[in-house]
Amino acid sequence: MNKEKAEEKGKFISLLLRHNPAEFNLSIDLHGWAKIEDVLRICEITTEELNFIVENNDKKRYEFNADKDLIRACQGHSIKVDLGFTAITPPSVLYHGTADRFLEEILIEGLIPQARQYVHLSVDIPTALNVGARHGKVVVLLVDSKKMFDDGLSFYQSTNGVWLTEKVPAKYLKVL
Ligand code: HQG
Repeated sequence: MNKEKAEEKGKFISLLLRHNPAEFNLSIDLHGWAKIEDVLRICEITTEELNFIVENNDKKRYEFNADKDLIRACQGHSIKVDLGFTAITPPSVLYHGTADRFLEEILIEGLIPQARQYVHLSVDIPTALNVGARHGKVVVLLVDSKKMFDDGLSFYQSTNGVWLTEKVPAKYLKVL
């Protein structure tokens, strides 16, 4: 499988596992797992091709269970799933990249998850710049995660390293 096809199929798998399994009659359990055989059938790919997509995915978006008969996305869902995250202590600061047109609203109501289950936060500025640039002219916000944590707000980290939280009230944000 070439890189282009792997990317194209990878995007489709993201849609399937995170956003719209119902449209393709894919069953997903409460923890986000789908049967590999179902995903292979719907995506019209082989086991080897799926392994290639999972291993070479730029953000390591997907994971297999230990028995390797199930697959799920590590984060980023808009459908409601319980990925079994445990709340952990975050780094003292985190970053969020967004588009400048969202800034005014964000500085009033804070960061909210929009279509996804969580607000996604990045560990460094380059990552935040990439995330934000997907939406337009990028702006990076500094998140005072230490203060949030001290104030009792919870943080989780997905298996592929993205920091997640339910919301970030505006008082913890600073425009860089
Ligand atoms: C913005 C990608 C107005 C928020 C990335 C963002 C990430 C507000 C957009 C992952 C707002 C939602 C997630 C408010 C937040 N008013 N706009 N109050 N609060 N927003 O795509 O963080 O490639 O759902 O700033 O790498 O951009 O999918 O979130 O701009 O990890 O694996 O609303 O998606 O990963 O956009 O990206 P998104 P995101 P994948």
